[in-house]
Amino acid sequence: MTKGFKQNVTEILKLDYGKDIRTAGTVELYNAVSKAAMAAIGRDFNEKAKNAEGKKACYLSAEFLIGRMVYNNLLNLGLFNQFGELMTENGRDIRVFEEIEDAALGNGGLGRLAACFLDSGATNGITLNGYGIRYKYGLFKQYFENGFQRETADDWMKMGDPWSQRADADTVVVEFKGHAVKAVPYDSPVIGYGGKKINMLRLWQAEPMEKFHFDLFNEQKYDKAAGDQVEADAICAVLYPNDTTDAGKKLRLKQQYFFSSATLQDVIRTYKAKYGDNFSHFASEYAIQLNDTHPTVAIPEFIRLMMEREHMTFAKALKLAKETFAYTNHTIMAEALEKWSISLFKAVIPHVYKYVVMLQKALVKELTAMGVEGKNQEQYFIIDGNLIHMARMAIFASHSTNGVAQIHTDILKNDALKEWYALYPERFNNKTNGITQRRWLALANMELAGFITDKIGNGWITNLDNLKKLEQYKDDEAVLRQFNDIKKIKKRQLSDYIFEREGVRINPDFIFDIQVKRLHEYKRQLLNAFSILDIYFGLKDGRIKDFRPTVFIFGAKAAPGYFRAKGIIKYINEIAKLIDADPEVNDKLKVIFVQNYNVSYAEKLTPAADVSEQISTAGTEASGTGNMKFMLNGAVTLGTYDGANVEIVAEAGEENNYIFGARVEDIEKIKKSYNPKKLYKSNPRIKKVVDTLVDGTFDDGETGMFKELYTSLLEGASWHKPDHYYLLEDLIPYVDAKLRVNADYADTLAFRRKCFINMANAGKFSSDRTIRDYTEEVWKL
Ligand code: 26Q
Repeated sequence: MTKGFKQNVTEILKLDYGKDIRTAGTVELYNAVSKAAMAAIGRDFNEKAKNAEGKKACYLSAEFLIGRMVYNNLLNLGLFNQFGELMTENGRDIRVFEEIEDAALGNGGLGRLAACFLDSGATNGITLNGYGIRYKYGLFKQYFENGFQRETADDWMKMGDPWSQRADADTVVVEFKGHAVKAVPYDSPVIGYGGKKINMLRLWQAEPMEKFHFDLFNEQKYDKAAGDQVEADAICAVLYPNDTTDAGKKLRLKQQYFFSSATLQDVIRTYKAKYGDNFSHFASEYAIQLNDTHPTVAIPEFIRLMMEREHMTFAKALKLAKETFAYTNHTIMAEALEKWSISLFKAVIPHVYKYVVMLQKALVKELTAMGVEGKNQEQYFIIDGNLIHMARMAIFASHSTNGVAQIHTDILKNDALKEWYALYPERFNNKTNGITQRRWLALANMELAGFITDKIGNGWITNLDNLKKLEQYKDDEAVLRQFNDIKKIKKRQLSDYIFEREGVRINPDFIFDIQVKRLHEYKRQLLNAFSILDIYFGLKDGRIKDFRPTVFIFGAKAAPGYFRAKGIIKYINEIAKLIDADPEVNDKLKVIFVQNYNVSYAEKLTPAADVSEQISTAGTEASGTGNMKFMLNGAVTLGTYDGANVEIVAEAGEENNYIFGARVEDIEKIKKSYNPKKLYKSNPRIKKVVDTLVDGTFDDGETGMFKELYTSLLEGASWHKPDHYYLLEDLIPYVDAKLRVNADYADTLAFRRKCFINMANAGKFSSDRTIRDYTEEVWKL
């Protein structure tokens, strides 16, 4: 099937555009290459994926942060080399498609995890299909204007969407209060490495029942005539750019219900085509994984469909739901646990509300039977006052609740969800996150991939534990030198890339210290900023003498309405400006905040890092997955004991990483009496850096952003205590750790040895392992 790939591309180009490889434009070439690959896959891949033998796992997610599809698909189809030949034979660069937009249908970790899972499912021969929303606009694009974040729309389909296939025949109708829309599936193949297994990602698009009401048009009601189109378009118009919650947004609930209902109707229809009205095989045919609470409305919807359309009793429908659904929790932060007001819920999907009430009643009955009575029941209420608690619903009406790293699961069990753990201990389990080594090593770092394959063969591509075999070389100087040379190449490449995109020159001989992730107070980019300023002042006043030149690289998007996060971006950009303009230090210190950090940018940044910054307040980052990407590409972690950092260090050795700061237990202890103002007043170094927020060192353009950050640290706000993420508590130990990294870097080989050992021990963090764990312990495929 792959024999004629090159010829097919050439023929399609000729037919569709009348061009050859040499003369084709990027988009023409892109469409031709994608089309030829799609032809090799076959138009019926979605039918095969839907009707695969055995139990099928459905991954319901409001987000799939796929990134650029073309290279990954070519790699997994085994067509990458043919593609490369075709380009070089015709004098073209294989990087032509770097102009093609990312499919950024996700915010961050949760969405990227879904994408890695799909890759691992297909590669491991598991039937794992993804279901979500075909947003017209993905996560906004970011640029800086005078150091401030600005947003523009992400029109990711403007060059076409050659990797999807519309499946009109599978259209379903989704009902809302007062109107209904069609849900039309767009299916993309999810190609397992080697091309043996092909799953699908089915993204639903909302369309009006009737495109245009001619009756209204004839009555001259022109706006009403097109009104259905407008209403339908709104549902899939844009991904919500918030990665905590967007409390009480009607359209967000509409989106959630839209894709949850469409998916269930689709799955049930496929089931009935096989088994008719007998639902006794349903739970052995399907496992449905809820990616956070975003698709949890699928639970009452499932019960509704079973009762109204299949005439099942409530008790049977609930039992089936429990057998079929499983829920993944991605955060313990209280403000991020989704709740919908009853009035809003009823305003959007009144026909579903009564099934929520039934769930609440069933819960109370079960609580009573289990001996939980009176006031003690309230902490479990799905309907609590005027709010519907989606996480509680998900735990109650499913058989599995999992956290995404061991420490996170432990916190769920012992703290955040302890009352539920007491009730249903057997439902709780951990599934430590992972990343796909196909995208994050084989594609993103071909030089390192080649080096590894040269040493231990290419088995690591589908079995990342093989990396352990590299440990035999950890004291081999020649090997470490080769490894060091590759890091140098990746740093030089990144430096060129940053120059092209940002117009800023970075010396590739500097230490590359990188923090890339969404901008959040709990992730503590502001702590990183403070530490840089403290080092800056230390260099200036002679307190710090020996210092290896370092560039601190940031990449992060702030939710457009998150004032503080935007203030932190501006602050870091101001620091960058100050340092650049200071000839006393600018030969050893540099700061850059890159614009529009996304999956494709991550593919450039990750391989070039010497130091991976993972500095969230202990107990706040559920797992993190960026930390794993850096480890796999041979960086040391400078981080706190939080999320998957704990497991990374357990695998690679504390001596090969830089752990600092308060641990969960420490924070528990100091919580009550924590007094950041005392730290500020008693330590002149802390005072000096914090004061830069208000003493005129920097200009926030009269937005009041910096003053507000200052106040949040020292006075707090109506909704939180001062410095609620313990920046001042951790600042000095953090700088100490940074300086230890810096000192250790002087011995190049000793430092690379640490990096090397990290890479060699990254096997556990393959999403192949995670997916196998879900398959065996949750989905029972
Ligand atoms: C909810 C309601 C309304 C609008 C938006 C949202 C929303 C959207 C996205 C809430 C949360 C998210 C995303 C959360 C997320 O990415 N969490 C991260 O998940 C990763 C994968 O498990 C973890 O590694 C990270 O630690 C966690 O922060």
